[in-house]
Amino acid sequence: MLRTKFVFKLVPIGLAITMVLVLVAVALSPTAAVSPLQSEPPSWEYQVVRAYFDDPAMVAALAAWIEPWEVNYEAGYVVVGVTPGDYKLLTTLGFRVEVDSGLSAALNQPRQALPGQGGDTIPGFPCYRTVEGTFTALQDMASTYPQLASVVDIGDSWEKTQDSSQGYDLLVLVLSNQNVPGPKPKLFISSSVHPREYAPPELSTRFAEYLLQNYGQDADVTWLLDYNEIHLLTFANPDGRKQAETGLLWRKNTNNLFCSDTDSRGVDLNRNFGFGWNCCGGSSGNVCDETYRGPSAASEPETQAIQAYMRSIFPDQRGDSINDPAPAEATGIYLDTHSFSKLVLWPWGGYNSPTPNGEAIQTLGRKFAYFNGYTPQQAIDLYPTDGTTLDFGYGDLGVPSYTFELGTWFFQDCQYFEGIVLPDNLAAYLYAAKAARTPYLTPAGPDALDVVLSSATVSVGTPVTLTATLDDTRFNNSNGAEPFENIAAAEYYLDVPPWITATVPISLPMAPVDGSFDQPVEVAAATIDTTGLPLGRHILFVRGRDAAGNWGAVSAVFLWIEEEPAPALYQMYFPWIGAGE
Ligand code: 0X9
Ligand code: ZN
Repeated sequence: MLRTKFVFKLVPIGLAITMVLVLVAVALSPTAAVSPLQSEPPSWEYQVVRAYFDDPAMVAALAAWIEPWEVNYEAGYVVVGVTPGDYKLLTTLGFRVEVDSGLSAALNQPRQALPGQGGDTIPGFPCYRTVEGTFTALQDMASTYPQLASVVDIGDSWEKTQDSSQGYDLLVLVLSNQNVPGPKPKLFISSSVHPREYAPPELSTRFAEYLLQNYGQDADVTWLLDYNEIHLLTFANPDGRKQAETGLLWRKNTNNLFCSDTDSRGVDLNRNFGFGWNCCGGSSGNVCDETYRGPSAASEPETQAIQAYMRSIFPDQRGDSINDPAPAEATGIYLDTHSFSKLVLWPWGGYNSPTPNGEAIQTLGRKFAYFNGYTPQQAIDLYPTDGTTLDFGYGDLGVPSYTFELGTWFFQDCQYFEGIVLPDNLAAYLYAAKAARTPYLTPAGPDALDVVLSSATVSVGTPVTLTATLDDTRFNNSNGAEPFENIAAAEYYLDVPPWITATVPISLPMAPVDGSFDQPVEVAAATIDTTGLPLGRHILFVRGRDAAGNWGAVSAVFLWIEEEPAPALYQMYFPWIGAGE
């Protein structure tokens, strides 16, 4: 599936041909993802359909009232979930609609727990912890690692605002070494704004567990928790998530003022945010619609809590005009993780123009997409939206903000989640944590990879060789080509990283192993004199600079210094025999 600007521009020319080709391909392919297709009106309450369009403008019009689950501009169709009323409307609007009866039937199956499955995971999906299971995990992390993790209550879900014995708290897990003073750069990740998207909150919880379990073992994880802060809102919409855990395709919050007493009630929180709310035809004013924006900007308690929290952790780094850029040195990153379609999206979602920091935002987006292999693009190129989290993060605060659309389905199966979604996106999250100090600058620079020592442990006075690869090319170029340069310099720091200003950090040079820095990928090395180093664990921070002057993200390695071995007795009496025999 392709969802790119490039394809978008080709659509008017190629649509007729591609539609025919795709229809033939679908008909012939035994492995076609959607099967069998029928042209009959649906018989179930809620159906999954392919709606074929002949003008891309039809997608924008559609997205104002229903959320396209999948958009294939090349083949000219969207996949959407519809009620019988929606189905009729789609045909009236000129879409040719085909029911995916297989997927529709699967969605209407009652959920069953697997044999032996515990109650703290979603029935049939043992890899996804429920709201309660996740909250227990967050509290466990805070009590096991009190110096590194704490849970902060940032507000109440809609149900809790109505009745304090119902609903949930909105809990943020904050990860950082409290013994290292700040201020520190912040990475904020929210998930489950849309409850039917199962993978995102579990990904965040596993990310937290990975960080805590590897603190003190892995040098990168260690400095990330020492010098940065990671804030994880696993459930932005826990009320809705409880509905989705039963198998319902719940998207909005559960606010019963809107479309009362139905499963279509509530407000789409990802259309309710206060920046550009209702600006751009990317949301609905009909209370029962999937993309209902709410009665006013930030009307919902969940939105208010998230906005207030973001404003408390991030400084406002952008002026009030839509054309004001954040400064190049601005700090912090916001990720709002969703499912599905394998995309990395950045603002604007409501405006066609790039943001005033558009180039740097795109660079970081293409870097993220290098790790997870997703298609990087500006959000509006998928379809227009307004009042979204990412337009708020950037528009209100100047923080580079992204929506990751994880994986291939809302109820992603556990094998795909654990085998693919998790490793690919953990790598992207780790990079986000590294880049959070200067997100508009660092991603253009080279990554420091394979940082190794000739020996991880040496006795004091023994020289040790540090080697690293500097790579300026790591971008996903599936939607455009990100520029790269030759490597121009590499350096390392011993124990005091380059960003510390209280003590003077000392830059130590690394030399090109092949004699000159004249390639975009270079191996560099340095010999470290360990004379006089205190015994115990040290950390070496490595980074590279490219020919355009961009310093890339730091990678680190531990060096252990131990006592010089006491000379053997015979050496004291027969020193001419030599040491170490
Ligand atoms: O429609 C949404 O809110 C997001 N997709 S989802 O399937 N998770 O619901 C996409 C928001 C990104 N913005 C734009 N596409 N403009
Ligand atoms: Zn979503």
